[in-house]
Amino acid sequence: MNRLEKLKDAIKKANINGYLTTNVKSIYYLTGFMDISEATLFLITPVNGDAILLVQPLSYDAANEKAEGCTVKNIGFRGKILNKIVNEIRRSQMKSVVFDSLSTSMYLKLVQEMKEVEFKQDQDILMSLRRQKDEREIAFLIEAAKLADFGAEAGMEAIKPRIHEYEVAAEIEYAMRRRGSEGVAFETVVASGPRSAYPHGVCSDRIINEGELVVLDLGATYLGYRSDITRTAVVGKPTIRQKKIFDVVLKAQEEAFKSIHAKVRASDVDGVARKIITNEGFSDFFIHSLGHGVGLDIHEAPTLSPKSKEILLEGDVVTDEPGIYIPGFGGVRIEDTVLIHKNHGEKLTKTPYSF
Ligand SMILES: [Mn+2]
Repeated sequence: MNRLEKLKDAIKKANINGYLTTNVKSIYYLTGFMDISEATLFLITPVNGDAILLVQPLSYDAANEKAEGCTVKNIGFRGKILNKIVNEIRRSQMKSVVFDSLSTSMYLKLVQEMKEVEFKQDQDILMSLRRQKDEREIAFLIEAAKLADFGAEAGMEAIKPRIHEYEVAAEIEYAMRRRGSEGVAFETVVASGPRSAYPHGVCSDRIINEGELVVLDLGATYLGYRSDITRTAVVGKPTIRQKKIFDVVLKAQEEAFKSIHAKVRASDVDGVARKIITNEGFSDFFIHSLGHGVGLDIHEAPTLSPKSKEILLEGDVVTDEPGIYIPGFGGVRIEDTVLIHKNHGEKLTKTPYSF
C-alpha cells in the first residue's frame, strides 16, 4: 500500500470522508513533491477518489513533474484558494474533513462557507504514519546522520581559545553543506562558557576561552530528512567538576541507548537516563525530555519524556540526549540519532565523545 492509500485507510477507519493538509513536509511524504512555502499548497484526499494537489502557478510545473498519486491543479494567479478548496470538497461530496494545520482565517472561512461539512483538527493520523520510517527513508536518514558527523567533527576541530562561537558554527555548516547537506536541520548551537547552560543557546558573537565547556548541537538535511547530534567539548584540560558532569551525562546517554528496542515504553527509556542523573545529585539540572522523533521534521513523534504515553516501534528514529545544565557554570549534553530495531537501537550518528 502506498502512503496515500495508507492515509485513506486511516481516515476511513476514523469514519471521516477526507483529509486536508497544507503541511509541506506531509505533502512531500505523501506525493514526493517538496515546495518551500506553506499555505500555498493544499492536498485534499477523499476516501473515495483521487487526491488533489492545489498549487500556485509558480509551483505548477515542478508539482506536475514530481507529485505522484494525485492530480495537480493550478489555483491560478488570480484564483481564489478558498473557492478551489470548496469546489473540491463539494465535488467529492465529503461530509467530514480532517485537517492538520490551517490558518485561523482559512479555517473560519471554510466553516462559514460549508456549514454542511464537519471540520476537525487532528495531527496524529498522519504523524503516526510518518513516525515509522521505511527502508528508503532510513537510507536518507543514515545519509543525513553521516553529514551531521562531518559537521560535528569540523566543529570539534575548530574549537580553540579566542575563536568566536559563530566561526565554529560556520565551520560546522560549511563542512555539511559541501558534502551534500541541503541546509541545516535547525539553527546550529555553539554555546560556550556559562552559555553552555542554555539548552537552546544557538550561537552568539561570544569569544571562546581556555577551560570553557562548549556545546555543539547541529544537524544536516538530506532529501528532506534530518539528523540531530550534540557533542560537548572542553577547551584544554577539564576540571574535576567538568569531567564529573561529562561522565554522568555520557553514562546516562549510553545506558538509555542500551535500553532502547521496539516495544519499550518511551517514558522508561527517559527514566533510565533520569535515574542515573538523579542518583548523582543532578536531577534539578536535567531540564528537558530525553529525546524526540526525527524525520522530515526535527521534532516529531514519538517523544521520550517522563509523561510520554508512546511505545517505541521498529522504524522509529529518535534522539537520545540527556544533559546537565548548571546556571553560571555551564552545561553538558550528548546526543545521538538512533534507529529502533526489534531488539536493539542503532546509532546513526557516530562522532566520538572526546573530552
Ligand atoms: Mn535534539
